[in-house]
Amino acid sequence: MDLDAVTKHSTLHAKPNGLILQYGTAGFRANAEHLDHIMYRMGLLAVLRSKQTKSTIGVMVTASHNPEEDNGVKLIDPLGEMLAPSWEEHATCLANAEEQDLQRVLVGISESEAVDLQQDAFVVIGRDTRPSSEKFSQSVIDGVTVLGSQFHDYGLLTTPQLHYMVYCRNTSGQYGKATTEGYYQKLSKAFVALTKQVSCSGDEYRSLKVDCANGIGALKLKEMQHYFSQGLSVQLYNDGTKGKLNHLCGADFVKSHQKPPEGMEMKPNERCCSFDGDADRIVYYYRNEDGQFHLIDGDKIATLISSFLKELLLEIGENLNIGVVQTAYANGSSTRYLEEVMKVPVYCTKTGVKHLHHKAQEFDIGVYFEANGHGTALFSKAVEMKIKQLAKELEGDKGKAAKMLENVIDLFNQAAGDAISDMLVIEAILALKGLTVQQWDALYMDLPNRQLKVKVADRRVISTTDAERQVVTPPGLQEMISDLVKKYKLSRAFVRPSGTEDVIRVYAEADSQENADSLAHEVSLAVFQLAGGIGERPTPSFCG
Ligand code: NG1
Ligand code: ZN
Repeated sequence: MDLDAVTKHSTLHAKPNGLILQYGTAGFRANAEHLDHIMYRMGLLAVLRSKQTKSTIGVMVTASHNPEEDNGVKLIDPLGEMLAPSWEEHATCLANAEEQDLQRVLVGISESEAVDLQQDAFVVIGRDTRPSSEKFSQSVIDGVTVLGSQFHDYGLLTTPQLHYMVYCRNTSGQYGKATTEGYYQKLSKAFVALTKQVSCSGDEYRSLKVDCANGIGALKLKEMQHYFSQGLSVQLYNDGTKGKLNHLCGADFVKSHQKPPEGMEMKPNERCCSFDGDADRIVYYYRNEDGQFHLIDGDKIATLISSFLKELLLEIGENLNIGVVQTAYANGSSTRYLEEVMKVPVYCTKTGVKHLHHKAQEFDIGVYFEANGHGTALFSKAVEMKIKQLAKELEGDKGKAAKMLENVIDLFNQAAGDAISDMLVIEAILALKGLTVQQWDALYMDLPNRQLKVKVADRRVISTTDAERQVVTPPGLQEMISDLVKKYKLSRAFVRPSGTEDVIRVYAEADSQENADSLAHEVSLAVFQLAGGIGERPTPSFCG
């Protein structure tokens, strides 16, 4: 390691004095002004991680659904997964080291992780469409090359595409070809094979309106659409030619405001969906004849997918274990429906896809979704091999079901939640089952809910347990929340520090919107009071 060169280049990516940032739920995120040193240093760290794992490591420059002025970066581990927790700590240490300590911290990480510095390294880089992203990916490359390592810059990619590339490269191409072309071909081939079997010819399933959040999803869908146009035609809205990234549009806006994005023309009962800024989340929605807006979030997507998979397994007579993984944000009605009606075991993990992803890997088939629309389905290697075998051997209806399952496995991104892949899975399932968007929505009724944010001086004063459903500190807060919850019917509430914003998040659900709103407001006041709220006290108008 040429440490002098590291220091010399570091002066070109100077750390603002006193700035402390943490590797959070999805890497580093902040206003782009504060991030150049982080990018350079994550280039350095990716090289060390690559040497240690003897694998290709990914670096994605994006701040997902955050405003355009923000940016962020995260590292992708060898199997396309999120960075291992011990390396998240190294990332935080390296990011916060003052210039004079940089060499010492780098050497410290190499020693504690027994990194063989002679080992070759390879890093792949992707970025979203933010104005600051191109320059930042150059800063990452500076960090990679100063350590003498090789890299490939994919340029503009969706986050899940980079996860896919990393996975392909570390499995000798067995998962697919590590190019955008390879990604488009793999997914489209599976989608077209699935939808060819659709017996009803209704045009209803042939078209879909997609709000791309003025982000990278628009560019990639435009490139991809002719590959699957036999099965589906997509109309793109908020494609980045006019509006600002994530501004009044995108999956996060639609989910949190529970209303349609700007710029979308919705006719009654038309199926529409929204991606987020880096295309790793998707939510669906429609308006009924009365103009009422209906949101179909990640929970209902998980329900549709798991019921379809369960039916296929029944058809081929295989008793494989399916599990659904959610977080505390899952609507109570979805959990009840999955457990009581579908008889599928449901598990709850902490927020953050890495937690859901790891839990889902414990099953033969693990379906995981955050309520906000980030998720996928994972199939164990043994299951994948078995289904491939059955697809060859079985005949008649059983053979048809096995082939469908084989294509479904190929259609899901096994490395990360992926809006494009999920969209194609959902479209295929709706067409194959002959379900309209209203019929899908009617599987169960969501409980009215409300999410709020409270600003506090230090969000770390709140710690939680039981997959974030119970507060441990500050003392007395959980008791207050429990007492408030008792005042309402079908109610539930919890609070947790955000991993991507400097706020405490509050969630409440109850039997009516009014009650969910007032419970959320009361819990916000309790947080403000006991956890050191700053700024304006939460008022009831806070809701909505
Ligand atoms: P935080 O800020 O930790 O709540 C948010 C989302 C997560 C996840 C990350 C990464 C909610 C309530 N939280 O995390 O689910 O998607 O961003 O993007 O939606
Ligand atoms: Zn995202």
